[in-house]
Amino acid sequence: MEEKTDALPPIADFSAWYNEILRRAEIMDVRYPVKGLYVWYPFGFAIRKNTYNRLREILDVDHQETLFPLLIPDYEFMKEAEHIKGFEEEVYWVTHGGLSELDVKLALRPTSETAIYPMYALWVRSHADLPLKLYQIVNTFRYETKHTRPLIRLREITSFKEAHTVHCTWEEAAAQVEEAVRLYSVFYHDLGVPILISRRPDWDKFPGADYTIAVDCIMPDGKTLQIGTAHHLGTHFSKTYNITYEDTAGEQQLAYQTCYGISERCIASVISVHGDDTGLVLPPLVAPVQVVIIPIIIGKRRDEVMAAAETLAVDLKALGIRVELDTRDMRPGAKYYHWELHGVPLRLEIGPRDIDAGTIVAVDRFKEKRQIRSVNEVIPLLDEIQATISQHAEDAASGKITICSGIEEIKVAVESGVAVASWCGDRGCSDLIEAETDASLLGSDLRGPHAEKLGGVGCVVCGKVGKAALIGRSY
Ligand code: 5CA
Ligand code: ZN
Repeated sequence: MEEKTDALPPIADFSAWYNEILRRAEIMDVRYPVKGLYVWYPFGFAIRKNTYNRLREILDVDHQETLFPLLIPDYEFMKEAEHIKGFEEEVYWVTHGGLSELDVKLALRPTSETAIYPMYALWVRSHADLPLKLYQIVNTFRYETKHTRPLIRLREITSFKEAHTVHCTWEEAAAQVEEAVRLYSVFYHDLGVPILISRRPDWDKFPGADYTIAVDCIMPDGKTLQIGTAHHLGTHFSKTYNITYEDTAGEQQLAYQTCYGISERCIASVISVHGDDTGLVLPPLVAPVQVVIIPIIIGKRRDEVMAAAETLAVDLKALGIRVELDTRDMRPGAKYYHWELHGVPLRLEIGPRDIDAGTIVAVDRFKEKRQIRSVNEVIPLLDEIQATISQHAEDAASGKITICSGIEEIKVAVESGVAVASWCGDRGCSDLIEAETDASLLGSDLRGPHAEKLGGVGCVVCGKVGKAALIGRSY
């Protein structure tokens, strides 16, 4: 489907690259006639399937999957004041059934607290029912007014994984928020996407939360993308939805809750963080095609080469590898281009000379060429490629993080990446940083090596005791 005549824009021109790669690598079709709604091509959907299989695997260890309705009655939606305020401008309402106006307006879920928690009130009876840890992967609707973008800012989020947990105490819920952050760290580690973990400022937390921990990645243009959040909900919702349990002394107690979510932004991050001027670079874990076999047909040994290529494909499939044998009647060079664009981690070439020598030519997505002698070398090779992809991403991310000790340094840093600087926690200082740098104070209590390197210096504005804050421009 891709056109070979005009080149892919360089990834340095990130916006243009992103739009083109979605089309050329057949991930999303943006031609659907409703703003903010996009269509998954089968190849994109296969990336989604592999990615979400991994996410499910991680959650299924101690969560249960569930499925709640899309429609929420207005009287349930309108119960928790902060939550209503946070979402009122983003909710789509169903007001009619056929020609008759509905007695009870129905909200299309923008997220499912108000669908799930009335049922939790019925399900949670005693301390023995807790902790309760459920999740669902569903579509949600948000009438976003900021610039919509495929996989990044959608009006129909098609792949919203939301987990909702219930606990006996505030501390247990806080520990679950940490556990959610750990699970997300494992998930993004597996995708090779480096993440920054920080606490959203109070004025930026989820509507109805005690606090929000966010996971961000840095895109090739230096802007950040929030690719996951975990919220401590305290008793905000259990009070309004009457989620109580009987404790060991027979007393009714309010339950403590958390929720944490990830959307198809996780796929946007994989595409963007790993991609290069040639196209997609997919970690083997999520690549729809992990190995492509290209038969090199010269002269009269065609049948022999085809047979060897087919045997190779069968052997690789038997090892559980997702393999594609490309027998199309095209120049090998055109095939290479096609599969590189689609991010295939490893290409195997087999021709008459290889058959004679008992070898196979293996070329990874970084065009590194080797000779292998057995299919058993392929899985270790894929593992190596997975590690190389992660390392490249790690290096690129590190290069975009600057530790700053003053406003002027922050100004420079956010032009091409993010700044880490000390902040005292006051709104006034944050407002000043944002006004001076034209960037956002994304989070405080930044974790990881960059925060440690900053040490115990004072707030960049007022000099008072401060902690590591993450400052940048975000999608
Ligand atoms: N109920 C909670 C957690 S399940 C919740 O809705 N949190 S959220 O609003 O922060 O959304 C969770 C994640 O979904 C965000 O961190 C972000 O990565 C992603 N997300 C939010 N809005 C959109 C959108 N319009 N398009 C794509 N992804 C989105
Ligand atoms: Zn300050």
